[in-house]
Amino acid sequence: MNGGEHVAESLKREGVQFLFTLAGGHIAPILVAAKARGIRVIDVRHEANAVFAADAVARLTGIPGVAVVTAGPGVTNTLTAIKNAQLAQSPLVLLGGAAATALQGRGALQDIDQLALLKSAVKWQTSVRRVRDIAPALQDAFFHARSGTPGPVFVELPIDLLYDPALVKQWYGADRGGKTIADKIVKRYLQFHVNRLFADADTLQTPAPRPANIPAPSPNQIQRAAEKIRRAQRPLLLIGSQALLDAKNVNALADAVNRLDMPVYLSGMARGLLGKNSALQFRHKRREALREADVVILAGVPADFRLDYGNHISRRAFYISANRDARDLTRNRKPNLAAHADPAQFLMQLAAQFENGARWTEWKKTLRARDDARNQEIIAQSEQPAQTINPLYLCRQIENALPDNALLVADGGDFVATASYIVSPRAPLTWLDPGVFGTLGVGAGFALGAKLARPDAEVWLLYGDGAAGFSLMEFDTFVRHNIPVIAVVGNDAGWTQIAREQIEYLHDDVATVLNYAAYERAAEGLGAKGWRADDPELISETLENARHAAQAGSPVLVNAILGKSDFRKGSISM
Ligand SMILES: Cc1ncc(C[n+]2csc(CCOP(=O)(O)OP(=O)(O)O)c2C)c(N)n1
Ligand SMILES: [Mg+2]
Repeated sequence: MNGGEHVAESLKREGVQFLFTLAGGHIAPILVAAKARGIRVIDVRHEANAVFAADAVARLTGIPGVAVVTAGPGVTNTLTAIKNAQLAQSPLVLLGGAAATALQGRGALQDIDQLALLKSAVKWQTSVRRVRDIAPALQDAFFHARSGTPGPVFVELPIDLLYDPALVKQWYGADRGGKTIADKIVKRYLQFHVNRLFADADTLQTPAPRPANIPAPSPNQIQRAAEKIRRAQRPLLLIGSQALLDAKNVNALADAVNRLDMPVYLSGMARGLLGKNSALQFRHKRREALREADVVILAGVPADFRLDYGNHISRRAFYISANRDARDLTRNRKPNLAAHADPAQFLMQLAAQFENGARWTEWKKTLRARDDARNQEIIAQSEQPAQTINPLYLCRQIENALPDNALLVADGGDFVATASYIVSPRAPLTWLDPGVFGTLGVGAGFALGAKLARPDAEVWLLYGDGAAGFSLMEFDTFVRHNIPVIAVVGNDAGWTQIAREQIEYLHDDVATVLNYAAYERAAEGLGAKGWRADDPELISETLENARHAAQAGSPVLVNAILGKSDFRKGSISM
């Protein structure tokens, strides 16, 4: 086996099904060997999208996603997506090519200090120096990606480790003769170097995956939390992405939350955990609820800017936090009870302390009344007559069109924020957004990974028109690899989320204006189906057409021409 084959064997062993990549000579042996072992190799048009796709696979399956990119610019192009995965605590493995071991630092093609570059963006990294170290390095990589606070890891694989030994010896000239003493010394050094590279390579076995290290709550913490909750009048549970890391156990988690019977707000990857309509789930007026709650549980939710650095939680409340990340656990606000533990395990063990039954009914009624009132406001706003499509109206039409097997990807500013208020994810793990890094451009990569990980899902990609520009080219990948996703561009001809405040505070819209571009024709040019939707009367029909086209196997883009909206201020101006 060559080094590429060792890599592929390890990936198989770890349960990897997809390899996302953009070609390069440095990594070719990995791609060929992976394909030969039945791993589906998906080649994209920008390395960032390979990482976004791997991230989506990780979030949806719990198995680290894998991207392999070539040395130098291939690696540097992944940086934003890797950082995004780190802040989203998504376990993924980035494999990067590198210059030959003996040539590093000597001006070889695409040779830079990649480890220095990635250091602050990954939780663990290594550069492999011998073929025999490939399998242990990958075993470590997968272990670290999944353990503790999950995140991206980087494994650098120099080119001379990956190709056949005979070829590598030729490159080094270690099989060539030389006349002078200097020639002989160099030759001996190179022979020594090559022998070291390949030492013991043939006898190696691929090790079994190492079980991840996941912090668990103590029985004492569970008891104390249960006591507080039993005595609570107005408890509130916030569940965030980190509670959904164990993708195989999401239904057990949903059962536990139902058993607790406490009012719940879901964020990030936790959206959809309780299905489309749950009597426990509330979507609006979270801040008011937090102000009034007497026991607050943050399960996998950091007290960061989204909770005004913890200030949204009443000072009088008993504050419980369960988090795998020791820093997030106490960040900004020290919990009254801090469980350094997997939040899903925490909730499941907590729920086991409670009988099924209806609790806190008055408190829930209060919250429900507010939630309903806000929903009515949104509906009223969405029905204001307009020449162009009102974004709220479009989101309501999307909500109506979504089947039970829908999986949503959100990439954009105001349009997707609006969608997140109106569209209900149908089931656990059917909502993907970038997470706390707020990266525009995750869309196509996420949709790609999602459709591969969940072939039976109808994958909907909700794009702002600005956001769409980052990854529209991946419609080519969708077409080549038969990935029939449905994209809807909320086209308001601008970077609206930025424009709103820029205009208010600085009175100038410079750099925030786009065209009502024909994104549907760009998608068509790449071989997908496209629709332009500018008539509110026809939008639901267009969405149905899009669904049919996707069911027939084609990727689709609906370019919905919107009026300008100012959703957050509660008014719509066209
Ligand atoms: C990579 C990246 N660049 C810039 C931003 C800053 N940003 C946040 S929202 C936004 C506007 C998004 O525009 P669009 O996708 O069209 O959505 P809209 O707000 O118009 O609905 C921008 C530029 C960002 N979050 N990420
Ligand atoms: Mg826009």
